[in-house]
Amino acid sequence: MIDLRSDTVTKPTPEMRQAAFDAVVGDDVYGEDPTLLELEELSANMLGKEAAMFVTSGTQGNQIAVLTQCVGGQEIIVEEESHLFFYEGAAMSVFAGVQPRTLKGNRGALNPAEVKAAIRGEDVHAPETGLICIENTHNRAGGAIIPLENMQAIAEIGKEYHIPIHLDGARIFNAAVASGVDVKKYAAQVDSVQFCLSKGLGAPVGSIIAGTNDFIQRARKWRKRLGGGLRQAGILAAPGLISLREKVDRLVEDHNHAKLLAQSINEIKGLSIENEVETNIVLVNTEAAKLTAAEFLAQLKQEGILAVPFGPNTVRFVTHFDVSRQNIEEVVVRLNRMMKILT
Ligand code: TLP
Repeated sequence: MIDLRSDTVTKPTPEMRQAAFDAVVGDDVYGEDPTLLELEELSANMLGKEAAMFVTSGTQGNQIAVLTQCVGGQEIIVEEESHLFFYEGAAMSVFAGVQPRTLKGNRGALNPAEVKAAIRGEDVHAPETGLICIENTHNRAGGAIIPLENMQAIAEIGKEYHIPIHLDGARIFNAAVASGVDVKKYAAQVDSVQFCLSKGLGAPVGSIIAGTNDFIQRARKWRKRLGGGLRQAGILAAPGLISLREKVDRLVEDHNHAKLLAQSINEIKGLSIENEVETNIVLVNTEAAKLTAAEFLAQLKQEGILAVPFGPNTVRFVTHFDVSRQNIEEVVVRLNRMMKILT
């Protein structure tokens, strides 16, 4: 099986497994796990933030950011296909008691003028805007990079109205590597950042949230309330250190593989590419072949390839470090064979 469902499917490398085995550990709820502290310090330094905290997942990190920065009854401005709105089980409403105010983005990027117009203040009828969220890269927009200028424009609005900004940067290192913009510059536009160690960076578990010392101190309490206070978590942090030290620059390989895959698929009759491939996500449209995403995926599985549905006629392929160039070439051969029979 060639598994292109997500960059979450990568298996930890032998070095990561060894590092987990060798990790010096302590009780992190007492702040005594040296390996975890090292990971948090490195993360904060790489992002240019005062402090960082390990969390179990991207979803937990995003929700802790919401809980820390908002109070119940507020409204959060989010892109209508953002992970926070689309894929987190309405967690912001369930846990933080806030409601989403969705805006349609352009390739995932919020329009600053629309953000400004959507802000609500003191009015007996209205929920106040408590947070603005940006997702970079934007998953459902096909791994689209949110331009730095767009983030800067939203940061200005945040400052003007005293509204914090959270970055769901699950794949912010993909954005940085592909655009050449220092990850610190993206992080400087926002009050809190979440990024995933367990996606393209290949660690088995975990994400990081970062911000000011005060933000992280309050976030630690929310993590504990949610049952996310971990004990000898250095075992999880050790692979994460390898991710940050050794797996960032190689993301360019995943991006090249995604571009190669997209170019090759575009030449196959019945299939077309929906997104401009900037990072590691390829969205394939199956409509011209008169196939639904489910029908296409069932056939694809027969050929030993896994991907996920992203719409009635849209399928998502994600490249990652367990997929080689040779694997991509093999996917193209099998897809050509399959589509010849089906069209
Ligand atoms: N994304 C997963 C699925 O949940 C869709 C994937 O396979 O892409 N923010 C963004 C932008 C994400 O893409 C994801 C995961 C998360 C947050 C949540 O991370 P986890 O899965 O660690 O909770």
